[in-house]
Amino acid sequence: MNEVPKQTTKVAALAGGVGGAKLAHGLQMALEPGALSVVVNTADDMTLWGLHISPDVDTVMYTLAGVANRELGWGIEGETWRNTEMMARYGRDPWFRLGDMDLATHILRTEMLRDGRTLTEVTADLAGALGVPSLILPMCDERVETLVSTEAGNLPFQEYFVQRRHADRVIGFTFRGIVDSVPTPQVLDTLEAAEAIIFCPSNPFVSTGPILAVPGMREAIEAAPAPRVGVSPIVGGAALKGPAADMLDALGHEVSPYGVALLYRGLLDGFVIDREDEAHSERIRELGMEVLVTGTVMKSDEDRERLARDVLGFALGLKERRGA
Ligand code: FO1
Repeated sequence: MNEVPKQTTKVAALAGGVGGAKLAHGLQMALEPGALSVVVNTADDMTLWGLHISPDVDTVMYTLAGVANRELGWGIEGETWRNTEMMARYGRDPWFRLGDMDLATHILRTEMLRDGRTLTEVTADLAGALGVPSLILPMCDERVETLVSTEAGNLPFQEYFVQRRHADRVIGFTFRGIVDSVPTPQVLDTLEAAEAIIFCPSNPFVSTGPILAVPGMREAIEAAPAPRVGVSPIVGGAALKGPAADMLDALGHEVSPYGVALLYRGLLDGFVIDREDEAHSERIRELGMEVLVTGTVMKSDEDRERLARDVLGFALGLKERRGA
């Protein structure tokens, strides 16, 4: 793929965890250094052992830095777990494991935040040190916390997701603190300057959901001149990773790319679906979106870059539709 020239197009991508990070990585490979900004969900941040953990920011950061643990889908490649073992010796339940190298990220983030720096500044500092050639932008600098309403009660996101292995049937979500949050100036600038806005294949409820729920974010995306394109996180009736399919089902939505497209109705100009789901194309077009059918499953770096190029080509082809 090296012979294909890199694009200088400015791109803003909205992302949550693993699926979002993979496409962001593809976009980074396809674009000139500095052309990509990734707006990342921070509503599954948590405090553990007194440290500020930002799981989605870190998944994106490690992936774009080329140090992600591909086996686990989170954390750092070649990680060791001595700290977790010691926590267990102290009798603490290490249900949320912080690797020894990963711990350095959380210690420094917590220290810099305590020194009065914003999450945006801290993230730029950490990502810069890891050599990430893209901007990683937390959706806001205020603390927002996803609570998942289930039959077992309102669960903090990581308790629902990791501790209870997303086994509880979901009734709804609350983003605690969201009403007091605002998109950062960096996010607003990025959206305004973007030539394409890409909604990565992330969970529409707990990844892109909180990003869009930041007051003013949806309006900023709607006001942006760039074409807006989403990539389905559902392929063939299942989520590639995580509980997106179960959540769609539990909340009464169709478990298909159409079900996801319906959630983004009015916001997206185009939607990218897998070849396996081609039969849904016409119904999605009826929602007022153009449709691109291509291979969306990203198993290798080549898959990531090829999908990114397909998505970019599709988005730029929609420019006229947006009058951009
Ligand atoms: N996911 C797990 O399934 N188990 C863990 O112990 C775990 C620890 C962890 C530590 C740091 C980090 O940045 C992420 C971590 N994750 C873990 C992943 C993470 O909780 C989820 O993948 C995302 O929040 C979902 O987007």
